[in-house]
Amino acid sequence: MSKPVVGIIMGSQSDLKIMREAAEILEELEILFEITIVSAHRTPERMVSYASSAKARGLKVIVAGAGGAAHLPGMVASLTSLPVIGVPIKSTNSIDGWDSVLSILQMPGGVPVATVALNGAKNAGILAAQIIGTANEVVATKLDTYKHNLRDKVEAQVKQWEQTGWKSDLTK
Ligand code: RP5
Repeated sequence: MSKPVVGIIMGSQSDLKIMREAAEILEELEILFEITIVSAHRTPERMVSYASSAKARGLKVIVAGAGGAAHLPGMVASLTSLPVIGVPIKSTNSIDGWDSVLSILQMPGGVPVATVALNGAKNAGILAAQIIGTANEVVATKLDTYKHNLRDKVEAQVKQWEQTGWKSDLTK
């Protein structure tokens, strides 16, 4: 892997506080990515050129975050055959976050966007890594280790409750 394989885009600089979590997990998994701002409403020509050149530039998957009238993930999905993972963001112009979720989730037939939870940028990064991992054993092995660590953490907690009781956690 010598070139970015994941493209992380967001509608505004104000989305970065959420979208950084996608970048951070990809860094942890040592997957090369590019990250930038592309606004469906404020820079529509940039969105078209970003999405339509993404595959030729070597990207394998795009993670797109937006809030409010969150058209970026769906519009990008309409312009490329790469898988697009949408991150709905509870932004300053969101009513309660449902607007962002539904704008990204309720795509018409033929143009899917894999939508994660509200503010779920970390899971979007993990899902992007899983897509990369289907054709990259090194990445797949790192993801196995990541998931084993999640399991081990819960199992360690279970053991601790068995030894000290669940109430020992209430004081933390
Ligand atoms: C959306 O509008 C962006 O993705 C962002 O979540 C929201 C607010 O943008 P700013 O007004 O903070 O730039 O297009």
